[in-house]
Amino acid sequence: MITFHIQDMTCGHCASTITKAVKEAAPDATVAIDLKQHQVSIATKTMTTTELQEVLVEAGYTPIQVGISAES
Ligand SMILES: [Cu+2]
Repeated sequence: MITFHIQDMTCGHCASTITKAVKEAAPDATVAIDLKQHQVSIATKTMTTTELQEVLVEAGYTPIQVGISAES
């Protein structure tokens, strides 16, 4: 599981845009969003952290990786 802080994710629309972008790039992904904390946690076996970061940037956001945990 990889967690990103995305300060410019501010509403439900951002959350669904981000979820959709991640799932298009990695159909196996599980995406958990905490809007209040501006955090997105992603579990996927098919994409690296760097690739996920690129997907988020391409979706128009500014992700900062804040955590990674071995269990997915
Ligand atoms: Cu928004």
